[in-house]
Amino acid sequence: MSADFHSWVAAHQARFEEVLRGLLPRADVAPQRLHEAMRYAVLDGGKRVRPLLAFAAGELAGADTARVDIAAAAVELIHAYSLVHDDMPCMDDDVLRRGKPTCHVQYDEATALLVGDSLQTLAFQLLAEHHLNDDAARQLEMLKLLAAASGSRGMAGGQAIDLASVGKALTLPELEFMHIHKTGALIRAAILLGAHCGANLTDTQMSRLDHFGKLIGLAFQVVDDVLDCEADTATLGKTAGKDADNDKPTYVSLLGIHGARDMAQRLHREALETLAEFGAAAQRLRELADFIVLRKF
Ligand code: GRG
Repeated sequence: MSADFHSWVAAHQARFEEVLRGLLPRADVAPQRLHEAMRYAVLDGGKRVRPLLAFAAGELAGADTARVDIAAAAVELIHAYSLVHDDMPCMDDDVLRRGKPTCHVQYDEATALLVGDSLQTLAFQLLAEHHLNDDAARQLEMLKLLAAASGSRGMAGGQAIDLASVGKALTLPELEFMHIHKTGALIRAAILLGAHCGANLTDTQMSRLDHFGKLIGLAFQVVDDVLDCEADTATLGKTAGKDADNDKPTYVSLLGIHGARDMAQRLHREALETLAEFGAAAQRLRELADFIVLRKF
């Protein structure tokens, strides 16, 4: 990964942090505690992988950055809500997220529940309120896309399968089905929403991007499983070793650490192949794919 890529990432992360700061309700506006907790859950943490994918796809599609900021914020708010709810005692019951106490530990369970609810609705409010595409029908498609990716046929459905699979032996296709929904759906949506903010991609090109998102979303999860085994809590900013402790089926439990690494490499290679026709315009997406597979946290 080039120095140029690192400065692209840093510049987008810094600008996007300010965008989020401005879009979230102020902590001094009632109900103050809920607003403060929403800001706690979203700001000052996270790699912002999904927004970066949206920016890269937006660049490929010639989109205006200010429009992609809104689409990326909507996706990141859904992601932040999912983490808050996932960490609660009724789900994964974790105390550490993004190097800080989880939302329900810092505040309380009822507040964490409402933080998730409010972040989710704010995401859709942003997509509905801001002008994201000159074609209103396309903008409506964007709302539908995020709703489908987040709901019971997307991320929340994947989470339901995940919760039901604890202590069970899943086959590889079953594990893949779960992760395509739980982790992959939102990653795909981030890429497509970024591209939808532009105007110049054909349906075939959108399908290619979607396929890239599917492969890189799975690769993200395979790497997540490897890191859960190999990295430490301080590096991850969340509790390491949770999957084995919770008797969860993972790519590592199914394939072993080397098999899982090989699978990530294969998905990475296939993901890059789907971008071939885009040439230099897809360079940022390629570099993000490299980052996702090579990341250490
Ligand atoms: C509660 C509806 C609902 C869904 C939860 C995403 C999710 C579904 C649960 C998170 C549990 C988990 C560890 C999933 C594995 C992959 C993943 C999404 C990791 C966290 O995403 P990162 O690494 O986090 O992008 P940061 O903090 O960098 O944003």
